[in-house]
Amino acid sequence: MDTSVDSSPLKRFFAFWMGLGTFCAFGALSYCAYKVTGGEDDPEYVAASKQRSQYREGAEKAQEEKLKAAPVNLTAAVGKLGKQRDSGKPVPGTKAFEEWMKQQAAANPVEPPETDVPKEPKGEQPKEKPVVQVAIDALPGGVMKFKQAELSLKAGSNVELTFSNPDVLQHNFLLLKPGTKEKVGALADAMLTDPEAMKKQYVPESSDILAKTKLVNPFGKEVIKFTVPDEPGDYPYICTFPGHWRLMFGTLKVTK
Ligand SMILES: [Cu+2]
Repeated sequence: MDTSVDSSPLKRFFAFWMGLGTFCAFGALSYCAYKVTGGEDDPEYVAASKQRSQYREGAEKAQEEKLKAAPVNLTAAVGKLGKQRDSGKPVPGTKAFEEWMKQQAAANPVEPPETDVPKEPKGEQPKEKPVVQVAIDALPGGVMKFKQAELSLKAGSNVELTFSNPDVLQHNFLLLKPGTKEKVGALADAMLTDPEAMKKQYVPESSDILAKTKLVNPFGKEVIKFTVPDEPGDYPYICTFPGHWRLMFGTLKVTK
């Protein structure tokens, strides 16, 4: 490519006028654009600008009026803050706080929560009687008999009775009031027709029954607690499975 300067006068003259023409054309285009868009004299722009400044001035004036109408009472505001700060509560972690906590605790005593632990009764307590362990067994082999035909216990003693059943039949143990064996036995027999007899463990409803076990299954046992009556005498005990009582009975001799 030949980069040397063209020195032809005609060509140089032509290039000069081309350049000048381009410059003038740009200038004319810029002027036209300025005129078409309205430039600084755009009435819409001017109106919007005026509106904005008016609004700002109005808002400022309103704020000023408001402040004039209700001046802030600085003294009262500071006083309020001071009250909040000085509520009388000492700062936690200080000795004063500990003292204050003690005072609060003394002023508002908290009831201890109720527990299941029974409260110790006040006053003198009669000494608990020792519990007498008593064993009573059914005889095995389906003979429907108690192994112990007779027992002897002191009146008023506390008893823990273990009734064991090594038999193939179900049995129970009922302690009765003196002279009520036949009466309760008849009630037991009557339970044969009671559809709920099983549910009742073959124990008839009677006030003559002083102590009782459930119907104990073969090879089972049950422990019951009761107090021996205060009245000395012969207290019968029977099994109330229907029919058993005629053979399966014994006598508790209550002594003084
Ligand atoms: Cu029985």
